[in-house]
Amino acid sequence: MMKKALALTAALLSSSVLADVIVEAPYARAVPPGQTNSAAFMTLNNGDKAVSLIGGSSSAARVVELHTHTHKDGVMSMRQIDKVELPANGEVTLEPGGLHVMLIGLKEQLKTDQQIDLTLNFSDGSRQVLKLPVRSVMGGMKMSHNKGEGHQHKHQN
Ligand SMILES: [Cu+2]
Repeated sequence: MMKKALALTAALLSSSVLADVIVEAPYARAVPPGQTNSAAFMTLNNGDKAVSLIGGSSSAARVVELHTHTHKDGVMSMRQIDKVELPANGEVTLEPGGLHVMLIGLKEQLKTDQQIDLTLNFSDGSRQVLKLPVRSVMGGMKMSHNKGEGHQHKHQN
């Protein structure tokens, strides 16, 4: 267990690892100006004790919620969930169109190549503080990306 924790030290700002959860490839979705919500995605690799992800916080957003997507009558919608259960030795992936960490009330626009912090809270009382790169994610939002538009100087807020 210590070995895993030490291997991740470089990727974490700080951690007090009770749950033996390895967070792989976390990232947040870049958003266009004016968009107030975003989402974070990652793969959670659990150790030999079942635990749940029960929430989180970030200095980049007012509220952090756990969400999933549901299909109902051909309509895809998001809804909040209490927790993401991580079975012992299980792997759960949070990805676009599925489970995600919702970042609500962004304090500033999330731009590609920026980094944000995200603290994950687990059911055993442990936390992990992550630093997430912001990436553009296709789907759900504007798909067009016109290189011909040139560089315009816009207000950031
Ligand atoms: Cu959501």
